[in-house]
Amino acid sequence: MSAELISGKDLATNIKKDLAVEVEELKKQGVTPHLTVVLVGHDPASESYVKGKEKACAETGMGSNVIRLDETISEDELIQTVDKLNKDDAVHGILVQLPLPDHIDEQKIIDLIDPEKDVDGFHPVNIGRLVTEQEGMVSCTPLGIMEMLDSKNIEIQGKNAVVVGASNIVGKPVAQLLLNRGATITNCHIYTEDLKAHTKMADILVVAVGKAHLITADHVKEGAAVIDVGINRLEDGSMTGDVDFENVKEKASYISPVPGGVGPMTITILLKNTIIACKRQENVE
Ligand code: BQF
Repeated sequence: MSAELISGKDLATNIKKDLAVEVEELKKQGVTPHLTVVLVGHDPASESYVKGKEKACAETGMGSNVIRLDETISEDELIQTVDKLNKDDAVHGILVQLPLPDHIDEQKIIDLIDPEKDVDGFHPVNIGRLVTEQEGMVSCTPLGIMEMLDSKNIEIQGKNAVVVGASNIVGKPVAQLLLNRGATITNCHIYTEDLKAHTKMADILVVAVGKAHLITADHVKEGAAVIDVGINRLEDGSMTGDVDFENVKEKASYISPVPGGVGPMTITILLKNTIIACKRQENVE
């Protein structure tokens, strides 16, 4: 049996149609959701991600702009930039593209973003709200993964969910979201001694490590739902995930591809978060 594909790309296209309608409605009320992206330096991957975000905003009728800052900018100058955006009523969402250059303290910058404008959901206040199940901004990739599971009505409550990777950006928040939905969660990481022993128990397996083909058919329980968050560049410039797709798809019941899986959903949730932030700030429905 071959697994059913969870196409993040197709799901993202559908959601963006609904978002475009919502933006149109907001515009009739005189409000246009606006995202500002801050890009420091010229990392090629970051450049391409930012381009994708601008394009998605435009497609949905939202406003966006990119503030480009030189690699050598001081931490203080970046702080000033974020501070100005916090105070700018025309800006509903602020996204500082990561990673930042080594001489800038990333967490210090994240901590400075107004939590109500923190469309990436990385601010400690929003992390706290996620953990305590209060309304806030939830980070884009984890929320995108949940929407992918929901799009196939994959049961979460009571199921074993195993997350491989414990980053602040993906692993930890997606484990938290799965816990909030009633899954029994296991979060594996670099010190996990017997990875396979854990992953084989997973009804839902989310992999966000950054190691090409780390997860083979041997790691996967028959009938599992497998979500691949990995983005690994091959020598020919192509993209591959953390999951050995060709072999795992014969064992799983659902599997997400790379490219065209989680990535497009991350961008779509960013749009959704910006619209939510806009509505809260403008007090409109
Ligand atoms: C696709 C990101 C690591 C570090 C910083 C579509 C994206 C990726 C893949 C994308 C990512 C990864 C983004 C695909 C944004 C996801 O078709 O498979 C879109 O643009 N992403 C980012 O902004 O910063 C990162 C990964």
